[in-house]
Amino acid sequence: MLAEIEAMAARHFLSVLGGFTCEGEAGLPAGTRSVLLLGPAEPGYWAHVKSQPEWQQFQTEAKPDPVDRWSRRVIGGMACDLGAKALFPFGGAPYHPFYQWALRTGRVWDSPVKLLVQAEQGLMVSFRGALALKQRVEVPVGERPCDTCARPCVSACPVGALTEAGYDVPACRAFLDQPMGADCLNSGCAVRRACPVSQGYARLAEHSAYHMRMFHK
Ligand code: B12
Repeated sequence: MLAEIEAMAARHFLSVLGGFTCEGEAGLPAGTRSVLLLGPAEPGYWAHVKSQPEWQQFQTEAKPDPVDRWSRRVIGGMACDLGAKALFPFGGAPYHPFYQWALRTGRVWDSPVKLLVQAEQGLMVSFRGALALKQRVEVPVGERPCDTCARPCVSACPVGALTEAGYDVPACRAFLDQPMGADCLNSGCAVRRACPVSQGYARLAEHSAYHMRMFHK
């Protein structure tokens, strides 16, 4: 079943970033036996999203949150076809605990700076949604890359806002307001870019710039 879901996801330039199995767990739809986390699959993802009706409506009518609306339609459609339920990381508090779910997959770990790090996408990992399935679907686990890494992430933030000591959100936001912050705003968070695993993943600066602007609105 995993191969079938991966093929379905790939048609939308999404990939299964990890998954976990469970039984009768609170906070999940009744009968859920596994949860698969879905996120962008580059190359191709960002160009594909920009070709979709939600992005066109964002351009022509300034309709907000095009990537979230696209995620709802596409992952919602996948869930319907699979007899599953779609769950999303956005939509306001209380949020589904994607961070905690990610840690349970064995393919996503907490990095030295606490941001999540994924086997193939490194610190550039992000989630567009999850599928709660009635079937038990096992996703292979991986090895935490940080254990054998020189950890450039810990000193990459130009203002020390995201380090092993934690994440100083006001300091991050204040830096993004200054001319010096343009590089993070236009190319993505310097900490996330410093990760050697991220560097092997074809995420586009333009994609990061979109999310940095949403974060910094
Ligand atoms: C609220 C939120 C934030 C808040 C608060 C973070 C904080 N620690 O104060 C703010 C707005 C600051 C934020 C920022 C970012 N976030 Co955020 N955030 C969330 C969100 C929507 C909800 C988390 C939550 O409150 N859960 C409920 C509580 C009870 O559960 P929890 O597991 O304890 O939640 C904690 C973690 O999620 C953590 N956290 C959330 N974001 C971040 C970012 C950083 C840098 C760190 C260290 C921790 C952290 O803080 C939460 C509260 O303690 C999640 C999605 C989700 N549904 O989980 C994304 C999420 C965790 N964030 C994510 C991302 C990508 C970011 C950004 C990097 C966005 C970007 N620009 O690309 C930025 C960081 C800025 C930067 N330097 O680039 C990703 C994680 C990717 C990763 N590699 O770890 C998630 C999973 C969203 C997604 N769709 O993929 N975020």
